[in-house]
Amino acid sequence: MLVAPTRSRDATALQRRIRSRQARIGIVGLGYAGLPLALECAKAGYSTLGLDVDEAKVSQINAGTSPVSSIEQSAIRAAVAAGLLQATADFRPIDSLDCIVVCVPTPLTTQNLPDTRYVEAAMRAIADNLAPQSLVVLQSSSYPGSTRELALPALESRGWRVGCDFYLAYAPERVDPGNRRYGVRNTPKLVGGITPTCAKVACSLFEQLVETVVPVRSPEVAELAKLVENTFRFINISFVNEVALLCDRLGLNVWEVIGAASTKPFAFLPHYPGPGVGGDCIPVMPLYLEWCAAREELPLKMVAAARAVNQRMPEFVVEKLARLLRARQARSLEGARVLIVGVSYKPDLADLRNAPSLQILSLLQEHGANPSYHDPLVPTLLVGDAALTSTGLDTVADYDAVVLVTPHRSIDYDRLIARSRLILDTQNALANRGASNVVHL
Ligand code: SAJ
Repeated sequence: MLVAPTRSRDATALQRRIRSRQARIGIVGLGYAGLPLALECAKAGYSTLGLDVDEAKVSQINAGTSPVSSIEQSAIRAAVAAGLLQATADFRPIDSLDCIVVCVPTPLTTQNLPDTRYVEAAMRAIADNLAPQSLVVLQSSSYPGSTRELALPALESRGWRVGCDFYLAYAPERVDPGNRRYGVRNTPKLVGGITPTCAKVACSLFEQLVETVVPVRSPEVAELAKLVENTFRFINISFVNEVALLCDRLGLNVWEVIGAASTKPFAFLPHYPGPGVGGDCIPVMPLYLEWCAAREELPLKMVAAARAVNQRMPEFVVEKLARLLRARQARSLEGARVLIVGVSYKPDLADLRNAPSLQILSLLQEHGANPSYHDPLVPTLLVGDAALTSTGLDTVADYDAVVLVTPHRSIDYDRLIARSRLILDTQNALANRGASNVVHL
């Protein structure tokens, strides 16, 4: 058991410990948002303790391997070898920490409502072990009021006062998995404290970790800003998906239309149609926003409409494929051999969270087709109860059609085009190659 250091008696002393790197930092939840933050803390010279209920993930990190596909093993190995990163499934050592950042999942329930059980469990575990004069930051994306409603009561349950005996803030993650340009350090960090002192302490932590800290008036401002960012993206994607449906009717190339609109140097931010919207943020957080508005008896119409459009895209892909098979091969989907290329929810990641490819595979099976898939990063997957294994591209000529769902950079597209009878390109990844057997969405 780590011995709790003697505690300073005020926020200034805690800020001093933070600035001098004496502070010990805990990251609760070592996923695609928590692990990059833990690595950033270690890189900044902090003794960092990763806490996760998943023992396998804890063992992987302590062994210097990466449990998250978008995070390099070398970064973890270096931090562990330097003695700056350690992982544990035991939450008792929280009593030896100065700062704890909670990065646990905030999914949806089966009724598509906010599921905050992991945040609540984390806050209970922290409350049970927290030492006085510690900083707790909620980072998980959630609805406005989550910090005040879910974290504060748990932490005050010991009779402590926020802003005096402990400090509490909200600072949302803005991780874009696989993004090689923006990471934790160079993505501005919103920080909203329950009290001004809480805000000061939280800002002093993130000032050591990121280039730009953006203090906001309250946790609610930061919580809502995060949902607005994601919902903005979700709605804009749905709009161009709807334009793609229209262009299909008009016989126009939606990518050319968006390219043309993008020449406007102001007031237009291009988004692109696709086979559907994956990941566990963009398709999820707009429903947190919708729920929050409904709680105020203000139904948000845009989110529901956007969701209906985005959820329609896998069906549209299958419908378009059926039309192409009829037109070009005079055959129906029934019995057709179809190869899905790229199944993860976005390129160059081995991540199937809400991946539209899974719905496309399932729809193809429902239409009596015989679907297989190829993804160099995803060796096996489940479609309903059926286990599929990634097939090689050497037999691609045997398929009636290929559907390019996720264009990983590692795939040899010249070879794929040369050996495929027909390719439905759902992401315009093969444009301008002049291949007559390639059709865009
Ligand atoms: N997509 C489209 N059209 C677009 C952009 C994306 O169909 O124009 C699809 C993608 O194919 C993918 C899904 O939407 O299936 C989500 O795409 P994403 O790039 O937003 O992927 P995420 O969820 O991994 O990362 C996002 C962050 N991405 C970017 O800002 C580019 C950001 O929105 C959030 O910081 C992050 O989720 C989060 O955790 O909230």
